Amino acid sequence: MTGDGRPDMVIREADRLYVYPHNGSTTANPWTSRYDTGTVGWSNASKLLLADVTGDGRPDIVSVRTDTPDPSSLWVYPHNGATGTAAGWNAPYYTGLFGWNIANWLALVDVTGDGRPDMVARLDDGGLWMYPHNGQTGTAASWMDRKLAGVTWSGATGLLIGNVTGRGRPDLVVRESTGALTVHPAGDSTGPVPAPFSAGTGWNLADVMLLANVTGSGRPDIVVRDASGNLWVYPHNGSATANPWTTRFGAGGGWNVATAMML
Ligand SMILES: [Ca+2]
Ligand SMILES: [Ca+2]
Repeated sequence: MTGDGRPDMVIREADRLYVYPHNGSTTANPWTSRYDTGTVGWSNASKLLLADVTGDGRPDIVSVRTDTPDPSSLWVYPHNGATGTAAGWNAPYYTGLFGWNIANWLALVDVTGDGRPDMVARLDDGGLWMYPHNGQTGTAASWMDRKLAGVTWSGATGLLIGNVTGRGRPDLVVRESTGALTVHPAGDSTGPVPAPFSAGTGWNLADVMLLANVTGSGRPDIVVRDASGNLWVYPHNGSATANPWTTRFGAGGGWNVATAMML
């Protein structure tokens, strides 16, 4: 976000967006101070996502807006290219796509392997769909058509997607209502799909779960906000066949001011 290659925490509080620059720590709270990105109107978003959509290497915001031109419109807010506390998003474009209120979960991750983030959506019937990035840069970047990616996820109370097993593929992490977490490795063209494996229980403590490479190990860590507003980082321990998130460290309290959190 601020240009140093480490994931900064971006939160929505009321109508504004705040950035907590990563302070470099990999064993204690990495997000200890913040700045206001200076724009308003963010409470119009029903969903907010962070990924480099435009292809310049800087993370853009994708918003499902409830106000204009349709109550489920997909907008992209390109990163302004600035570094440090001048980094922000202030010149959005409308993708021309609407109807995104049929999705109860959205993620942006490169599924197709072209380096561009594809939209993955779970619809209300539990079906998982993938909308490939069209490969364009700048304000032509978008997601035009879709492919069915799976139909068994209606019971999940949480979904995360990322390169958990280190094969460079978008593995799916599913939380069931029991609090059990399971990693479902993604398929690829090189051989059989690895078997799913448990990533422990007790994950119902989370009212927000994020997946991001916080500690710089190259594997995605889980970040959890609990019901008290405390934030926890579970560093990836390197395992590709058993629970990779077995220990944690605290990342401060008071995070329940956030109505959206992005990494
Ligand atoms: Ca960008
Ligand atoms: Ca892609």
